[in-house]
Amino acid sequence: MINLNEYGWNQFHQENMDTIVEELKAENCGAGRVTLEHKRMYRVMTAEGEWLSVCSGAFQHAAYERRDYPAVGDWVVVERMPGEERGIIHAILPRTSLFSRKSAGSTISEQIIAVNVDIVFLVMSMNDDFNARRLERYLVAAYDSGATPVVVLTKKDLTDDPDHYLELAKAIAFGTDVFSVSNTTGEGVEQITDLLKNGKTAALLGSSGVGKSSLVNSICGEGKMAVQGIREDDAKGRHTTTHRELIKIPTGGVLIDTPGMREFQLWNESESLDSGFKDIEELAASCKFGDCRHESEPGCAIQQALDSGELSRERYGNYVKLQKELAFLDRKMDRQAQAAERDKWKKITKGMRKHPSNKK
Ligand SMILES: Nc1nc2c(ncn2[C@@H]2O[C@H](COP(=O)(O)OP(=O)(O)OP(=O)(O)O)[C@@H](O)[C@H]2O)c(=O)[nH]1
Ligand SMILES: [Mg+2]
Ligand SMILES: [Zn+2]
Repeated sequence: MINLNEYGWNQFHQENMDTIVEELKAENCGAGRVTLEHKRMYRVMTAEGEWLSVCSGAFQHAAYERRDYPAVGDWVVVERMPGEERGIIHAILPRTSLFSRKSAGSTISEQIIAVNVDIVFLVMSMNDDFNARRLERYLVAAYDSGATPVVVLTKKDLTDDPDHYLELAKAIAFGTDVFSVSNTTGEGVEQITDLLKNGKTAALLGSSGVGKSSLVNSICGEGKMAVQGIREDDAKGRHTTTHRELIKIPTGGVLIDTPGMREFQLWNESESLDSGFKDIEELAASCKFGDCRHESEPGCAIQQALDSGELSRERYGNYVKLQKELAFLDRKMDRQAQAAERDKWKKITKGMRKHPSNKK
């Protein structure tokens, strides 16, 4: 028997399972977690082993959009086909978190990045891949996904100045934890492993080539995931990992490795993050006054939505908090930029004073 607690099973999922089994009268069913997805076929880890599974006809009939189908990390109600290592999925248990992206106006092209994740590791390497703006975008998305973001900076062994990257990341990430690791020397890996104890699930997100699969290997032992061959000439990746995959780690907890995201793929203007605050921005756009502060102005769509309960006060509170933090960050970056500019000018003017031709 496999202990599903090690795969993240808990009281919350158990209660949902009990309810759904009762509703569906799904008597010969057990719970399982999707570890791999391949063209509408799923590997599902159950207490009795890993079964290759498909969705039942009734399930497919009721499914309408991408998120109605299972994704890696989902807990599903699965029935074993008699005498086989195969299963039929009858339902998805309610998700605790969802991180997805989707093309504007389309429900079909939604891509689910991670579900039922406690922690999102936002992975960047300490070289040319490091991009403050991208980190900020990742963070905004992660904050609203229901999972806790943690920044992981890789390839510490390749930089002379890890503090430079650490400070930058910390400035952008406000209160979020920032860790640095080297998959080559193993430095810092233990701190990451510690976060996963007690059956936590974490997903690794970041550009191709930053070392996500290497980190899985550092944690689980070499050879678990294929990683890129060494190439010294460019920092850009080539998409070694092609599938999302859920991996149980020996010391407890679960990791979801994902294919690297192409730069700005998530964030270019034709796309918006489904899990962002788009609803609030849309509401704000229909306020009577363009510069509405959503406090006591007449015709304020936000206040109306809050009063009617269409928009929860808590969610709006989170939005306001994030806006404040971003504004703070802008000012801070501005100050840093100004300080750098001042330094530059100081040096230049100093140099000018030193220059013999400027001596009176
Ligand atoms: N020096 C050094 N190299 C690293 C480190 N981590 C990863 N690498 C190398 O970086 C390359 C890419 O690593 P992968 O683990 O395949 O990257 P990935 O993020 O999984 O990439 P995709 O699967 O394409 O998204 C490999 O050649 C690794 O050996 C590190 O901490 N230090
Ligand atoms: Mg990989
Ligand atoms: Zn308003």
